[in-house]
Order: sequence, then structure tokens, then C-alpha cells
Amino acid sequence: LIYEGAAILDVGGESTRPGAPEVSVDDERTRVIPLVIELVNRGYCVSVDTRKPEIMAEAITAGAAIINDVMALAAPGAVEACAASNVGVVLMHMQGQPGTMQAAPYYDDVVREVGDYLLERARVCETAGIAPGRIVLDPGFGFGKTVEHNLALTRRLGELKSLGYPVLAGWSRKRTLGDLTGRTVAAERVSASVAAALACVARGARIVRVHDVAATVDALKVWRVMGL
Ligand code: 8Y4
Repeated sequence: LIYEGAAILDVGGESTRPGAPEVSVDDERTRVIPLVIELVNRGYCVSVDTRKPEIMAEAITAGAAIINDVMALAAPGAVEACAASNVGVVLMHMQGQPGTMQAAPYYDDVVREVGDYLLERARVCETAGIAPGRIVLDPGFGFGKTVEHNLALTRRLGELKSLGYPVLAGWSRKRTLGDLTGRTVAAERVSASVAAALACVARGARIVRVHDVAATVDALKVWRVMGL
């Protein structure tokens, strides 16, 4: 990922896929912390994808620069673990729980509801002492959302940007891209993922979370000089 041009490496030890087994603190620590130490030692900017305050604290001690939490630091102690350091925090929206979030996602106005939730989480973080400049918001594509919800959030990403925090977009290889293209194999969704990343950057996304770094970096280089 680094050789392909990634600015940040996101390291995670617990899947959010429906049906994935829960991972204990001990197992998650064993999976994540030694890798964080090694990558930080090599000078890379490391983000740690975790929902557990214990792992957040240990990742921060190991030198992680960012905590990426699909629960927006909602676990008891998570905000405090991050506030006690200088890490950046990615606050992601999810409706429901990983196991059941795709059963029947429903919103009256998905963009307003996701925005309200993320602003509320950002306020909680700031009240606990996390400076606003450390906070990134993320609509959480695919996390308790239908194809139409994901598309509305993308088309109206400017409304999330206007909340005043940098926005992160994670469309890479996700199921909705399979639904839109007919590609059932995730690794065959590279072009769709690149197009989605550009659509988000065009609307102001500051960070894109991707698997196919080289393809995305090339597309961004060309798109940036050609404008829109
Ligand atoms: C194939 C490969 C199909 C991967 C689906 C997936 C986000 C995230 C994930 C996101 C932030 C995933 C940890 C889901 N997605 N963190 N994490 N934003 N901040 N699925 O969108 O990659 S995991």
C-alpha cells in the first residue's frame, strides 16, 4: 500500500462483516499491536480500526496517529481513551449493529440523520477535550444503508462537508458497487471503486479509504490536472 502511494495505513483486527465472529481484546491486541509498532517504527502514518477502548489506548501508546472507529467512539471509555492523547479520530456512522445492520435499513432523510448523528458525536468528542481539528466525519457507506441511501449520501456529500469537519469516504469494493455493476467478486470492483472515490473527492472528501491504492492515485493525479 505504501509503495503504491498510500498516505495512511488502516490496521484492523476485527471484521464488521455480518456473521463475523467477535474478537476478544487479547486476540485483537495480538493481531494489531505488533504490526502497529513495526509500521510506526518504519515511519508510516498508522490508523487503527477498532471499537475497543483498550485497543485504542494500546495503539496510541504504540504510536498510532489515528483511531478509526465504525462506532464513532460510542463504546464506554472510547472517547476518554482518545482524548488522553493527540490522535486524530475518524467518526463513522452506522445504523444498527454489524451482525444485523443490512436487514432493513430505514431513514426518513438519510443525509440529515447521518449528519445529525456525526455532529452529535463530534460535540461529545469536543466536550471531552478532543480539539475540532482532530476530528474527521465519515458517512459509513454500506453500514446499515441500502443502495439508494449510499447514493444519496454520495450525491449530497457536500452537505456533510459543510458541517465543518474533513470528510472521509470509504466506498472501496463494497457490495453496493457490486449491485450497480453486476460484479459479484469484490476484487473485480476496482474501476467502480475508483469512480466512487473520484465522485466523493469531487464533492470535497479529504481522505479516501481504498484497497486499490495505485489505481486510485493514478486516477486522482489525472483528474486533478484535468479538473471538472
Ligand atoms: C470488499 C472489501 C467488500 C471490503 C466490502 C468491504 C469503512 C471503515 C470499513 C468505511 C471507515 C469494507 C473499517 C468494510 N469500511 N472505516 N472500515 N469507513 N472509516 N468492506 O467506510 O471495507 S470495513
